[in-house]
Amino acid sequence: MALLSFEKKYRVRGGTLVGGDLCDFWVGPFYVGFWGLSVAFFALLGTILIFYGAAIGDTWNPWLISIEPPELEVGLGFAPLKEGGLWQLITICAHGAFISWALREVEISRKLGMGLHVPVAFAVAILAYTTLVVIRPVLMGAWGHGFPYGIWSHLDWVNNVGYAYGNFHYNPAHMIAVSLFFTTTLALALHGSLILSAANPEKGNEMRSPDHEDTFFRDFIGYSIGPLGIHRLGLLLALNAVIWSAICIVISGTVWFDAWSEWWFWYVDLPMWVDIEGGVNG
Ligand code: 07D
Ligand code: 07D
Ligand code: U10
Repeated sequence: MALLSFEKKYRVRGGTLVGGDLCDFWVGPFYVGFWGLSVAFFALLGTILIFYGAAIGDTWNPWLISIEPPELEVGLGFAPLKEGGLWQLITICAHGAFISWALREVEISRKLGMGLHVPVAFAVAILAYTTLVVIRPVLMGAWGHGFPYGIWSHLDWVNNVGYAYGNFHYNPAHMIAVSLFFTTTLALALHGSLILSAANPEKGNEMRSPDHEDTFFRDFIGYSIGPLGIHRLGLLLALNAVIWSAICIVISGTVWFDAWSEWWFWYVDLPMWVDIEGGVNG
């Protein structure tokens, strides 16, 4: 990819967290930095380990390749390479690569004098992954509670864990997370369509201003959140969707063990119904 004409102006020294000027360079379009080398190391090693796992497994079908976590009996110990140890090493490599990727974002943000919103947002995605493969397994006492690394097999894991708690749709934090995901796409569709309608008029027509965008929503629903506000809202919705996802899974098997439908009996069990005739408790 050729260097864009304006890019040179922004290829400035500094902003690095580690390594000073040593790794402060670009390869083609990519800024490298210490964390770029660290990404390359962990991503390459992790990928090699997945290929090794596939080679000693029974299929090369990319949909079916799966690196399984250790058996539950292993608890929180180290497992032999072929019995979950690979999964453990790959989990370490994945964390190494994801965290390095976030820190490379930090270095680029610092170079450009920008806020750290992008790395913070990615850190929330990493947190969800860590919740699934480290935090929840540690709380439950076995690495075997992590999900397997395979395209089909990780879907089976979601299915099985979902049904292990009856119907996962009854998990109240899952409901909040799902609603937040839906709201995020609604917000993006509203924002994308509004911007295109104002900024990309038919040939010959004049572009409309942010004032027009504001006015559209004031006319339409009586309120406009504004051009900066919609981006804040989008980020807030998206991060909360993932945070509530992490909450919905980390409470399953640690503080709640039954079917999730049972949880709703707190309502029936409220003291105010106790003496009601014909009621569940009456
Ligand atoms: C579009 C950005 C690009 C990223 C892509 C993913 C790999 C994996 C590795 C064979 C939006 C690249 C994929 C590097 C190849 C090996 C070993 C992001 C975009 C294109 N899932 N999931 C997918 C991951 C979990 C679930 C697809 C990763 C949880 C369901 C892809 C993780 C649960 C469905 C994938 C992860 C879960 C999927 C498309 C990590 C709950 C689908 C992803 C690291 C969160 C869908 C066959 C996508 C599908 C799908 C990757 C975790 C549920 C293979 C890397 C355990 C229900 N997941 N997933 O577009 O078609 O993301 O599956 O946590 O239906 Mg998954
Ligand atoms: C974990 C991904 C992190 C990714 C990272 C980056 C690379 C590099 C390289 C492309 C969190 C990886 C990068 C590898 C790639 C290149 C070059 C994101 C992660 C760090 N559910 N459910 C959720 C819905 C049901 C169940 C979350 C809907 C059933 C379980 C979300 C429905 C049962 C779990 C969600 C539905 C069930 C979930 C997922 C509908 C199954 C989880 C989003 C309409 C029978 C998971 C933290 C997420 C969770 C989760 C949505 C149905 C079970 C809210 C819409 C009833 C067991 N479900 N679900 O978390 O909370 O993303 O994970 O039916 O564990 Mg559910
Ligand atoms: C937004 C926006 C806005 C814009 C925007 C955007 C949000 C207001 C102004 C941005 C949005 C888009 C462009 C839209 C599309 C984006 C998506 C749908 C999101 C999903 C994105 C993808 C699926 C693309 C993913 C591609 C990636 C991550 C690039 C892959 C690159 C690499 C692997 C290189 C990474 C660089 C590193 C590691 C630094 C070091 C680099 C080197 C050392 C280079 C040499 C490499 C090696 C020697 C080996 C490296 C090996 C690795 C990494 C392992 C790989 C393993 C293999 C097996 C190959 O709001 O406006 O507009 O545009």
